[in-house]
Amino acid sequence: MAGRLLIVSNRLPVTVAERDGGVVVVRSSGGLATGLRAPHERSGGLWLGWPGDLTSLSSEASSLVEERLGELGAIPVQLGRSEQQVFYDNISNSVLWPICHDRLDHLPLRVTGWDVYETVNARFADLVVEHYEPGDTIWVHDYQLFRLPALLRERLPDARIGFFLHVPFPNPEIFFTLPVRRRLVEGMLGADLIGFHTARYRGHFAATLRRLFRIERDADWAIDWRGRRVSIGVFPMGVDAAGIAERASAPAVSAEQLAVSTGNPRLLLGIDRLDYSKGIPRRLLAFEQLIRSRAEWREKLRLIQVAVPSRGTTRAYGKFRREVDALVGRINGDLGTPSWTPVQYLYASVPDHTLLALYRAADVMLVTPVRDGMNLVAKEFVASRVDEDGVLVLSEFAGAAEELRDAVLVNPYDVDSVADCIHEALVMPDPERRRRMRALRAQVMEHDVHAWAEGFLGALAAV
Ligand code: GDG
Repeated sequence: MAGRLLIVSNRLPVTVAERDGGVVVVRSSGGLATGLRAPHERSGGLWLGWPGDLTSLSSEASSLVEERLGELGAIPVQLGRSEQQVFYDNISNSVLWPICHDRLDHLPLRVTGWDVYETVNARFADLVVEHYEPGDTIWVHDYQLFRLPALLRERLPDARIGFFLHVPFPNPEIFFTLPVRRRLVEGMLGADLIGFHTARYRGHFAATLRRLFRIERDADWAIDWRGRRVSIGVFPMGVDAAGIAERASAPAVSAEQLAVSTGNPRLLLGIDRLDYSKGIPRRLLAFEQLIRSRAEWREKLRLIQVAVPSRGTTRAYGKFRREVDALVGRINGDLGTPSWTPVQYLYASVPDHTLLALYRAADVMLVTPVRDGMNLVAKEFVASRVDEDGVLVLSEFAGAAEELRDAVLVNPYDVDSVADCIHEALVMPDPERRRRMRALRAQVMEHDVHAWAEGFLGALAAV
């Protein structure tokens, strides 16, 4: 890649926080930020996105934040509160997210706000155009910005533009329920390269193109679109596997791991954003079924479920939280004893070292989403297991299942069978457990996030 890399995502990979009366801007350590840091810094590039709600900051604090963002190569998109609410809560979280996760039952009865979705995408386009220099490569991320590639193409006909979708692309039967289905796909087709996590999502997209425009892709998975070629690729995202393995081996993490596991019953672990796509209620029911059906696990097994607060301003998430709270309370109330709390439920984000200690302490990691684009937690668990031990129970509806064939694959809708599979995972003979974990580790270490970023950018440079 010759020029700079301009990355565009809904959120900037930073958190602005007030501390000791002042403000600080902290770089976030999320998967995308880690994976793109090297190509971003190497190219002296920019990252454009929303920095979070800064409307309550004084003008002095705001200029400090801008200065600090500038040092990090981050360009903030300014969005008003109501604009943000319609664009982010009402359309992105309440319509596009459920559609991409096959949840038509979560759609509001009436949807308004597509005009604001368009306006906000256009605002992103203005900012990109303002900073673009010939030779730059633009990489747009995710469903909040479906319209952006086409809006950029109108104004920068010769720019090299890539688009990557982090969530599933649904089956056309589901996608077609969107009144703006055509405009969204036209938006994506402004890119030169469109990337998905799995071959299945790419297949859904190709079927959608066929039905909307009667276009067939060629043998190289490219189409001719308004005088340009658009390539459609599969790029399964990975994690910073070597970095995670190194941090998971730190003495402080080992000490914390011991504190979690010593003297306690065996440990099942779930770590998710509190989102209805992650399969938490059925996972809890499977755990309950296991305890009820196999008395040997009473007081001998516990589940730590970390549910990270997410999208608190979107209505469906408040309701979902109350459902999960009630289910955890019911299960603990029914099964618990004075010396045993079956489910330890944390509604919180835990620090990185605690996350790693939990991964290392778990006997069995439960990743059982009902639908998930990829799921990086599954891969982080594997990367952290430098002891080559532990079992991953993984939903076949997570994108990660297409690669992690040595996990115990389950259908999360089949609660009884998930319960049986957890039991099998707990009693799995030592050699098989280690054989599976070694195979998983080889996969995760080789196909890491750096290979993912290079793979996508290499393909974009070649089109
Ligand atoms: C979307 C797609 C796709 C979670 N809890 C804590 C914490 N985390 C970190 C994990 C992991 C990340 O958050 C979650 O990533 P996932 O991939 O599991 O899920 P989504 O947030 O839904 O991400 C997904 C992804 O985009 C990438 O394309 O895989 O399918 O839905 O990195 O470690 N980190 C810390 N404390 C926590 O409590 N420190």
